[in-house]
Amino acid sequence: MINEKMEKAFLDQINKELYSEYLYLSMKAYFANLNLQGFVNWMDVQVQEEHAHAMGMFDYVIERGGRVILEAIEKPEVDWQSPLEVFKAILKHEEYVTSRINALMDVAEETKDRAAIAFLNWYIKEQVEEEANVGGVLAQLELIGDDKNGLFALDKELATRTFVQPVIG
Ligand code: OFO
Repeated sequence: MINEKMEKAFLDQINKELYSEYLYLSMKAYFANLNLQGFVNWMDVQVQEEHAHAMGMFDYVIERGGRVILEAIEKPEVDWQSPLEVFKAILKHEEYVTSRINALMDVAEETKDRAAIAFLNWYIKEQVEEEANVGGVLAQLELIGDDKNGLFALDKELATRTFVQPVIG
């Protein structure tokens, strides 16, 4: 059975993962209006990944005998200055999420919850990948600068990203 402190920490993180999903959906809408369909696709994969992250924790809390209580999801930002600014915001957000996953691991360690530690190891590794993926696109956008052809070439590349349902835990 999950302890109360651990359960509360997981519920808080489920809310943050759902917020991530919502934020990336808002970014997907931004790119749709710019008619950058590759970026729309990239964000769509990101949205699905965040949903999977939230549901992984949702299922885990229930599996451990806990009770999932959902809270309101914060309103996401709706506007950015450019694709570059979007990716700067994503990286900043992912770094924040990494810090929250680390805090969750701290609670698991403090409460000596070995099952939660094993489960959370997946999320620790996933955050390394998340930051690297976003950082890669951000670096390309920085190189591209104001070059429209470069932006369209990147858009084509981002159109090839596909979602793979992760096996969490
Ligand atoms: Fe769930 O990793 Fe991004 O936020």
